[in-house]
Amino acid sequence: MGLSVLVEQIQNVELKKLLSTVIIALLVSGYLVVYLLSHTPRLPFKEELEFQTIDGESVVKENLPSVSEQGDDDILLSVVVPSYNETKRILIMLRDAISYLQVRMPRRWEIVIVDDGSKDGTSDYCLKLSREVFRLEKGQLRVVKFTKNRGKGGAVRQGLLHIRGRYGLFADADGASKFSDVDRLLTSIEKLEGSKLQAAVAIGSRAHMVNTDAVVERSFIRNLLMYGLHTLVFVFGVRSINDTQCGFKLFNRQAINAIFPYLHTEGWIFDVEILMLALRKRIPIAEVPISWHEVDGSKMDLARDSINMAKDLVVIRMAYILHIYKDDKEC
Ligand SMILES: Nc1nc2c(ncn2[C@@H]2O[C@H](COP(=O)(O)OP(=O)(O)OP(=O)(O)O)[C@@H](O)[C@H]2O)c(=O)[nH]1
Ligand SMILES: [Mg+2]
Repeated sequence: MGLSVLVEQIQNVELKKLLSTVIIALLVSGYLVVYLLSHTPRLPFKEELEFQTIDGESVVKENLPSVSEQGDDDILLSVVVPSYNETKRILIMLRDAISYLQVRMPRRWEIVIVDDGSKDGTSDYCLKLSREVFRLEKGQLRVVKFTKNRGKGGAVRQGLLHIRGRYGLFADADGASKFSDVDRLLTSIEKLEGSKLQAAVAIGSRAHMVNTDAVVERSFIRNLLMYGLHTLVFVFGVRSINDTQCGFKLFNRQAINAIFPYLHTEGWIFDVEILMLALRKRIPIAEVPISWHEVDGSKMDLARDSINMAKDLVVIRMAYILHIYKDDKEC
């Protein structure tokens, strides 16, 4: 008698365990589905987008050039700068970039600032700099402005989809990378393109600096989170790239067309999805060592953004495995 009660209790315990596992699995997958659905990006509506040239002249969205059309042969390089409240940092970056561009490829470049809903007047500040400090010609610096903040991935996507040049570089506004290193990226991408001009990507890399002062000087907690994220990227993201996060990446028009219309992620981990898409589409990627230095005023909230990046990374991988995200369906 006692034995049968014991067996019944064990079965009850097993049943309870099974039930709670099923409930947890249902809750997690329900959350995942809701999250994925709300995670699907869209391009900004016309009223969310303001587009200005150096004259401060406002133009509607239809007037933005599209990277899917024939580019402007006169422009070799378009530089996209995702910017969020950057009035304190962007001058140094722009000075470094413009002084290089004016010497290395006179009149064959453009800069596209994507102001991601800044509250500090970043757009007007950049337009003023281009007029009064750099004395640029009309159209050499354009500002695309979102009324609401979307995230760095959303801003880079928007900028690169509307460039006129043959190559599109996105570069952080903090000037942490040395702009002239774009020479190395251009040399590498030209090699990958070959004579058929196939899609190709060249990305700046700080992997060679892992044990140098620039990294060692960062706080313990920051380095710990960075290594944790690297491990997660290795497990869920991409294995063949050492530094996925560097804000200095170059694409040719073919690669932009093959990658950016399919990019889902608007947050910080978008770099990993870009590389995942490039690898899935067998687009060659060159990882090129560049100079880099720490710049104050980071917009990252260490704890919150690290958790979101980890979550987004798992979501992206799961979404591709479950065919919720597709690399042949534009978002
Ligand atoms: N579009 C957009 N860009 C952002 C946002 N936050 C930061 N950025 C831009 O992303 C670039 C890099 O930002 P940082 O704050 O330097 O972050 P990080 O370089 O990834 O990280 P650190 O290593 O801490 O400097 C800059 O050009 C920022 O203006 C945002 O919410 N939206
Ligand atoms: Mg930075």
